[in-house]
Formats: sequence, structure tokens, C-alpha cells
Amino acid sequence: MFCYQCQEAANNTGCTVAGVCGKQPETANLQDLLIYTLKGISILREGHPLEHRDDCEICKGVDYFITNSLFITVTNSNFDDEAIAVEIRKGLEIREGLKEGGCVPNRLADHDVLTFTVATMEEMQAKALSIGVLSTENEDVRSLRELTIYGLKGMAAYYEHANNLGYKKKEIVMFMEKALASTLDDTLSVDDLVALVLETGKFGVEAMALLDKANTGTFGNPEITNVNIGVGTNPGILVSGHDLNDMVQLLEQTEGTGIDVYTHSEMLPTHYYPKLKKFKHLVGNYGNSWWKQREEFETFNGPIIFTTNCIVPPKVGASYDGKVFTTNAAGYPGWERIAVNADGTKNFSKVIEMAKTCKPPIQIEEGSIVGGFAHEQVFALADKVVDAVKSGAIKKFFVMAGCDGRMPSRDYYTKFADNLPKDTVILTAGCAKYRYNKLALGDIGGIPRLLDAGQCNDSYSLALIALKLKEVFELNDVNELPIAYNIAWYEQKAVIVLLALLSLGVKNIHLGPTLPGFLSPTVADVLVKNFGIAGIGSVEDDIKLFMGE
Ligand code: FSO
Ligand code: SF4
Repeated sequence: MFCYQCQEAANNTGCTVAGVCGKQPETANLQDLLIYTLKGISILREGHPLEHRDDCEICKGVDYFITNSLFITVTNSNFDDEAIAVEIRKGLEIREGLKEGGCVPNRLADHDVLTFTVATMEEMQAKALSIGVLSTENEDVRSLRELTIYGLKGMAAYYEHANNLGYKKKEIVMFMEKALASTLDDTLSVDDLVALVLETGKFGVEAMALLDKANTGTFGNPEITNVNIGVGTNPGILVSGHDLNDMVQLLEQTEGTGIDVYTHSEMLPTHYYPKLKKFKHLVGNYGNSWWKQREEFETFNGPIIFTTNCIVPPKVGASYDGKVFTTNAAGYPGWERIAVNADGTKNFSKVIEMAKTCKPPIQIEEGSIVGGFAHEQVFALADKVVDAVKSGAIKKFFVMAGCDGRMPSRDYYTKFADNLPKDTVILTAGCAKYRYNKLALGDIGGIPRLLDAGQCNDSYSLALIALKLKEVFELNDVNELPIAYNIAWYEQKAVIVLLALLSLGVKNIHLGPTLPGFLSPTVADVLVKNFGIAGIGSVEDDIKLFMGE
């Protein structure tokens, strides 16, 4: 195996024996082969006109297959070899169906990706050895191809959530196909691939905008909310991941059953949406970010649902091992999957019945945290914010969005938030917030110093807020605003957030705790020279640097 797609890649160069995330080599190989299979489908499908996609029998379900397969390969999403093998077989069937239906490639017509066959697990493992990341020899080309693919994985994750709520945009999937096909095209130069990376960012903005529309259109605009971090006295179901469509169905199905529902990690923003927070049995947020699950699931007592990543393989003998369910792209061997019914709904009755037999959660924290500062809520406070900037009460905003992770060096973000001057405000989104969302950071004239917009995809809200401030202050360039970007990354959704910010013209983003291992020195140099991308240093030095001291 060779995988270097996340921030925890071994030695920041790549996992080769087993994943730091717990991914076994066989699983990594199957994920590589699934991506390879998608490239074949993409070559056949990239030219399909938009109109044709709705009424073509062969194409039905292919958009979903592509996005869901990309999502399956996102870090910590799916560890289930059998399930991934099923997807590979499905992918080959789709490829053959497209060929039989008369689809002809516009490029790469002789490529192995259009004809290879594998049926058994052994054949898949053998095939995977020659098509993985290292099969691209030139390290710059490899870096740009993988940067594109990781951006697509993040984009696919966001697209899938929007799609689950009935919001689609075929142009986004068409771009995914073009980009996937391009990663096999040896005629493309390094410059072409740099342009492809930037275009990926542009479509990343589109995917995030679509998801924002889906979430706010379905559940209303997030509003300021105090979220309980203690527990109630009923048994509970804990929901992790990012899918709000699963969340609403579970809330409806648990209403009146005596079962409480809790959010974990990236599900916290559920509490901010008017049409979700109205459920009285949505009791609180239990615990912290994804990597704390091994201890927090032990004390929760009730069943847990993973609607997406981030899954941490349980320790042998973990008490919750038999109580975890997965759905969508998430999967873990031995954990039961909640399937989608023909009408698009899901039946959570097994989880609910299990919860009834469980003890209530053990309280691990008490009090509340505040959030819900997505674009409309911040726009509603715009006058206050603008006055505070004009009066000098707010000197600077810090965008500290992104992911949390296990590395002890991520303490940097806690210290950074804690040591920022008191006349600064942090704008956050994603699970990165758990490094500082329980600190007593106070407020500035009633504006909390930590404004949580929501999940990592809600970084889109932070971009809209920046654009709004640019308009209010009549500036020409978003980089003239008193906003600094100190972003933490872990997996591929953070990659698309980064590329999206670059495509919106944001410069001088600091990225940590380490720069991605998949950036070759040349590609890193391009990002540094054109966009001012930088890593992080010490808390003291960085605060001085950002504050212009
Ligand atoms: Fe975190 Fe995991 Fe949302 Fe990621 S829970 S790390 S970037 O999946 O998607 O922020
Ligand atoms: Fe390693 Fe990250 Fe890949 Fe897991 S996802 S194998 S930790 S690089």
C-alpha cells in the first residue's frame, strides 16, 4: 500500500505498512482500485451532454455511484473490504454497460482502465499493485494528480449530502468526471494540471454552495444556539458524521419513544438549524471531536450511528463494538449498515430498539457551548460587527476552520486561540473547533469571540462573511480585510475547503499542523509563490506575525 492523502500520513510522507488511521493494506489497495475503476467510467462519460443524463437508462444512478465511491475512499470513512469489493464490481458493470450502450471515449481509448477485469478478492489485490498512487512516476505530476483527486473526494462528500436532501447540480459531477479522466492523461503538462487543481477549487465552491442551499433550504438558517454538553436521564442514540438528512429522519422516528438523541463531533451543528433544534429529544452534544470516540463511546452506553467518517477502529474488547451502525459511504466490518429504502428513506427501528435496552449516557461534561453563526446569523449582526471594527474594538478576525486530529502538536491551536489578543474574533467551522470551543474566550460588546458557523463545509459561510465585509468596507480585494487564515487540516474535505478558498482569491493561508506530504517541493513552491501558503510556527511568533507586530 501507499497512501499519503491525510495529515497523519506516516512521517508526513506516506503510510506503507498500515495506515496510521487503522486502514489495512488490503483496504488501501481496494480503495485505490475503486478510484481506478471510477477513472474508467469517467473517460467514457466525460463527454455526456447535460440533457442526456436525465433520461438515459444506462446513466441512472451513475452520478451517485461516482460521488459515493469517492466518499468511500475519504480517510476514516470505510474499512469494510467486502463492501468496497462490491462497489468495484458494480463499477465494472457500469463501465461495461456504458460501452454496450455506445459510449465511446474522447481520449485514452486504449487505456487499460477501460478493459481490465477483476472478479475475486485475490484478483483485485493483485491488480491494485500496479495502479496505485506510485504508478505515476514523476513526483510533480503525481502530486498534482493526487491533489486534484483529494479535492474531488472532499467535493464528492459535500455533493452527496446535498444530493441526499434532493439538491443536485449535474455540472459538478461532469467536472468530477473530466478531472478523474485527466489524472490518467499523460498528454497534460504540469501547467495544465495546476489549472485543473484551481478549477477543482472553483467547483468546490459550487459544491459547498449547493450543500449550503440544501441545508438552509431544508432546515432553515442556523441561528445562535446554546448547546447542552451534559446529559439527560433517558437512554440515548449518539449520531456522528455529517449527514443532516439522516439526522432529521432519526429525530422523527425517535420522537415520543423515550429515547434521546445526541450529536457527536461534526454533528454538533444540527442544534443550530430551526427545523432540527425544534425536536425536544435532541438533548445535547456528547463529547468532542472524532478521535476521542474510543473513550467517549465507552461512556455513552447507547447505540451510535456513523453517517459518514471519521471512524476510528475500536480497541479489541470495546464495549460499544456491537452497538455501532453505519450508513451512506461509511462502513466497518461487523458493524451493521442502515440501508436506503427504495423511496429514499431509512429505517432506524433496530437502533431505536437497541437504545431502549441501554442505560442512559454517563455525564462527562456539563454546561453549554454556543454556535450557529453561519452567514445569515452573522449578517443579522453586521451593524454591530462593523461598528466594532470601525471603533477598533475588533482589530482582527481569525479564520480557524478545518479539522481536528490526534497529533499532540495540535495543542498549538488551543494555545493560539487562548493567547490571541482580546480584541480579536475567531471564525470557525469543522471539527477543528473542539481544540478551543470550551475555552472561556469571552465577548466583545456582546459579540462572542468565537463564532462557530457549523461543519467543515460551512467554511463556505465564512467565505460569504468575508465577501460581505469586503462589500461593507468598500474594498477591492478580500485580502485587504483584517482577516487572517490559520487553518487546520486532516482529511480530504479540508483539501477542497483550501482549494475553494484559493479559488475565491484568498491569499496567505497558514496551514497546519504540517503541510501536506502529498505536495512535492515544486508544487509546494507554486502554492507558496502564487498564494502565499505557509505552515505554522510557534504560537508566539505566529500571533506576532498575524497581528503585524
Ligand atoms: Fe472533521 Fe472527520 Fe468535517 Fe472531516 S469529523 S475531519 S474535514 O471528516 O469532515 O471536520
Ligand atoms: Fe495513512 Fe492517512 Fe492514508 Fe490513513 S488516510 S493510510 S493515515 S495517509
